[in-house]
Amino acid sequence: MKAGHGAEVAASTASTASAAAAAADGDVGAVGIRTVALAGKDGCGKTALASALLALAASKRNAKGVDGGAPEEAAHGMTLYNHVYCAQVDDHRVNLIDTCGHIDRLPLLATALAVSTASVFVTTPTVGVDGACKRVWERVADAGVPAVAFVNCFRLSESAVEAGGHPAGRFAAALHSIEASLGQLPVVLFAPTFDPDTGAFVGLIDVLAGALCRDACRFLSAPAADGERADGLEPLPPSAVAEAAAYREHAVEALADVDDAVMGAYLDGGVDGVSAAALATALRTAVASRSVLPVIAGSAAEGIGVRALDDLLRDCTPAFGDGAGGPRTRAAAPPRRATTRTAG
Ligand SMILES: Nc1nc2c(ncn2[C@@H]2O[C@H](COP(=O)(O)OP(=O)(O)OP(=O)(O)O)[C@@H](O)[C@H]2O)c(=O)[nH]1
Ligand SMILES: [Mg+2]
Repeated sequence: MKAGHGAEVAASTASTASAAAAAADGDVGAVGIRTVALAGKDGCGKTALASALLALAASKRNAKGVDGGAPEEAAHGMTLYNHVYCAQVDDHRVNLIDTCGHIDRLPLLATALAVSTASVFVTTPTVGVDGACKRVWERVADAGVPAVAFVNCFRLSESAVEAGGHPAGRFAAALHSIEASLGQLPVVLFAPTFDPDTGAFVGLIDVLAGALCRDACRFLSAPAADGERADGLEPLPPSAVAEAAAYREHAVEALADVDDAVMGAYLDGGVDGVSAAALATALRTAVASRSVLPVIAGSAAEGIGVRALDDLLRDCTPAFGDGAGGPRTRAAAPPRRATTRTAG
């Protein structure tokens, strides 16, 4: 694949060793290569998410997404082997490793993580973080890989108040579950917001931008000029203002704990005194040091939150050459001062 012009994507399955080779073959600048393992218990939506990320990269060319897998995978209805795909846009390449979620296949996850620069931990609000999720997370933590979380909310666009409770409550429960069961500090970057009366999904709150994202979810890149909204972003509906403010305050406090510039700006001017650029820099540092676990809500099958995740991976996780992808040791858990705060 030739790098540098337009959006190119190639999808292939290969051994995990091929992922490392693909990451090191040198046909894109080293700064632009990332290898990302999609990790999570079986059925959480990793393969669907890989497909969505590939579709996003390929959107200008309408290239295909994930392949059908091996016959035995189709027979079992699950991923049995690590599959490697390459999503390349301009000089930025993301090698995606769609791993196996079944607990018996955890050694394959470890193999994938060994060559990864980052991991996406996929979980669902319906299951929460159960024992199987914890075992998957332990592999991610043991590998010492920077991680982000994608809370895959099935049928998000169809959400409505039902016997199982308000959908906003299920997302909040998922956050508490991440903190309580994994000991990670979740920092929500994109949260679903719902109509307070009907429970219908309205869109994603872009927490750092303080805006509503209905369809295309942008993140960090190409910030809007003063007084303008970036494409795809709208003013928050009144029903989402308070929860957006609560998420933002929590994010700023968490990032202030790991970044002196954010702390200084926060002490001087409060939550609104911290610039988007300072938050973006702090977020990169926090992800690389695994001080926080950024959380994006979405739906893999519906493509919701996928652009935000793609931007987060490309903008905020280290690439090969940034000290990522080499031998790692498990770091001691960093000190934590902030606690999870959810709104709604
Ligand atoms: N409605 C809905 N269904 C989804 C979503 N994401 C995944 N699914 C479905 O959930 C099922 C499991 O998804 P997969 O992507 O195969 O899950 P996985 O994590 O790869 O599972 P393993 O390969 O067994 O580890 C499939 O039937 C998907 O179509 C979603 O966002 N919404
Ligand atoms: Mg799968």
